[in-house]
Amino acid sequence: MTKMDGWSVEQLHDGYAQAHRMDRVLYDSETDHQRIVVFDSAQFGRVMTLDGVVQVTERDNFIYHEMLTHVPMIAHGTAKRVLIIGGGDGGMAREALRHPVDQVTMVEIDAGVVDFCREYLPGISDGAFDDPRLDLQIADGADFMRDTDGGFDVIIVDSTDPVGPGEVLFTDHFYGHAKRALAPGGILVTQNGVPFLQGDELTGTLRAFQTLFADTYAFVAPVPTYQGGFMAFGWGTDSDARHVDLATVERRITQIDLSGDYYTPEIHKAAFALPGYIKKLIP
Ligand code: AG3
Repeated sequence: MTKMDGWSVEQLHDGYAQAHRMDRVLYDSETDHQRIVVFDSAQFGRVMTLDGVVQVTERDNFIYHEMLTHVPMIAHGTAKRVLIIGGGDGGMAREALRHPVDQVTMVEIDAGVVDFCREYLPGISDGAFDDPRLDLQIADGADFMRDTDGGFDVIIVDSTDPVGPGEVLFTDHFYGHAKRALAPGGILVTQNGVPFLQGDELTGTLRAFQTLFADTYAFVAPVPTYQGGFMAFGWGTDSDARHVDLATVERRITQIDLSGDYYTPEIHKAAFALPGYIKKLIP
C-alpha cells in the first residue's frame, strides 16, 4: 500500500488496513520477541502495537478485558485461582483482580511488554502489577501450561493473533494442556480474532475444544480497534456455566460490586447470542 508517513498502518488482514495517525511516538523498539511501538492517537488515546498490529488502546481496551474476565468468572461463580496467558499490558489482570480471587497467575513471554506498558501505559494495568495476589511469571505460556500442576478455575488466553510468538497458543497440544490445568468445573476462554475476517481461527479453536470439553461455544463483543465487527472468544468447559440465569449473574455482580463500562448482566447473557455468520463457523 502507499506509504503513510506519520501513521501506524496495520495490515493484519490481506488487502485491508487500519491506520492511526501517530501524534507522538513514545517508544519504538525491538525486543527479543517482537517490535513494540507506543504512540498517542487522536481517537484512541495511547496505543500499543506489536509487530504493527494494535494490541491495546487506552480508549477501547475496557471492552476486550472486561469480557474475557467477567464472563467466565461470573459464570463460574467462585473462581479463586485464575491463569492469564499473555496479557503483558496488565489489562486482563486489572479486571480479574476486581474479583475476590486468591491468586491471579499471569504468564507473559516478553518482559519488554510488561516493562514498556508499566512505563507508558500505566492506566491499563492500573496497579495490578503491585497487587500481592498477582503472580507474574515471565515465561513461555505453552511451556508453562505443559508443566503446571494446574488447579485453575478460569484460564484466559490473551494472545496475539496466530502469527509470530502467539502461534503456539492456538495448537491442539496447548489446548489439551490447558484442559488438564483446569480445576473441576473450570472454564477456558480464548481470544479468537474477528470472525468476519479471520473465521478459520474460531473454527480451528472450537474444533480442538470439542475433543476436550462437554460444552464448547463462543461469545462476542465488538472492539473498535480489532476492526471488522464482532470479536469472538472461545468457551470450553465441562460445566453448564454458560447457562447461568440472568438473576444469578445479577446477584453475583452485585455481591462483588462490579460495575463494567461494557459488561453488564444483560451483556453477559447476550454475548452468547451469535449472529448466523459466526454460528456457522462453529464446527
Ligand atoms: N490481544 C489480542 C489482540 C488481537 C488483535 N487481533 C485482531 N485485531 N484481530 C490483545 C492484548 C490485550 N491485553
